[in-house]
Amino acid sequence: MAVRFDTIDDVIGVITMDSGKVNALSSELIDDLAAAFETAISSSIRVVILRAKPGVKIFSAGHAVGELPTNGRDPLTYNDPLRRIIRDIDMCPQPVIAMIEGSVWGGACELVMACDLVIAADDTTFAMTPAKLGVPYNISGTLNFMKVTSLHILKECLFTAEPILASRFLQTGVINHVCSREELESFTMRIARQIARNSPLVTQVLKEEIRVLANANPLTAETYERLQALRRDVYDSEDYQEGIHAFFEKRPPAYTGK
Ligand code: YXS
Repeated sequence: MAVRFDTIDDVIGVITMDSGKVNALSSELIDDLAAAFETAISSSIRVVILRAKPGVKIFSAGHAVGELPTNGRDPLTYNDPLRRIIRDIDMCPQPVIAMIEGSVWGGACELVMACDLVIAADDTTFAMTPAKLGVPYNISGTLNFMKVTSLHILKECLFTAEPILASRFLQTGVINHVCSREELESFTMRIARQIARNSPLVTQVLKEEIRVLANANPLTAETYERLQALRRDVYDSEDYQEGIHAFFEKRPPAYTGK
């Protein structure tokens, strides 16, 4: 199994990703993550902590690039594994704390930001990479980023695709806390225990209220379809193929805008 589920004092669940050097979000890893969340949801635990193996250099390298379709299909459809696990976290009744060390890439940034709190080690970086890879990120994914960042910060992250230091995200309110790797576990556990001492019923109803209200974004059918058509122009483009080929050929992509 690429994912472990442990419990602490019967009230805190810890989900640990451990899938090779880069924790690429493959359908297999995501299926194991989903199973771990199902176990957490059906248990008596009150808080979930999501982490990678202690000491990792890379928290997750994002969507498994080899699983991005190159046959004209939408790369991020509703049932894409990445989309499913992000909804699982969003719908998980218990608060989920992302305890992050190492670098976070692409769709893994959204996975982390879908959590209710984010606590990162001071050497953590976040790189939102759709523009670098040539992937037309999906509408709900972009909205999820908008819920946790200001538009200027989000546009800088998405348009540059550059790794952003955790301290910058702390300064701009995107994440909750930054601490040293040595303090990360004890700091996160303190917060988890505090949440676990409070009423789980109230915590869960507050989480669901916030989820529903944060998603209350009216969008006409025509607007939705127009955005989908814009995305299709991208994933049908030569640039989309170029992004994936360049990744596997280990060279910078040469985009032409076609
Ligand atoms: O060459 P081998 O076989 O050893 O494999 C290499 C990489 O190809 C592989 N690998 C990945 N495989 C699938 N999906 C990935 N996302 C992925 N990332 C890496 O892991 C082996 C070791 O990688 P290597 O040699 O580059 O290690 P490194 O330590 O020099 O660099 C680590 C990274 C993470 C900085 C580097 O691998 C990297 O930049 N990876 C791509 C990060 C990224 O752009 N992720 C976005 C994926 S697409 C996605 O999440 C969304 C769809 S979107 O782009 O829209 O946000």
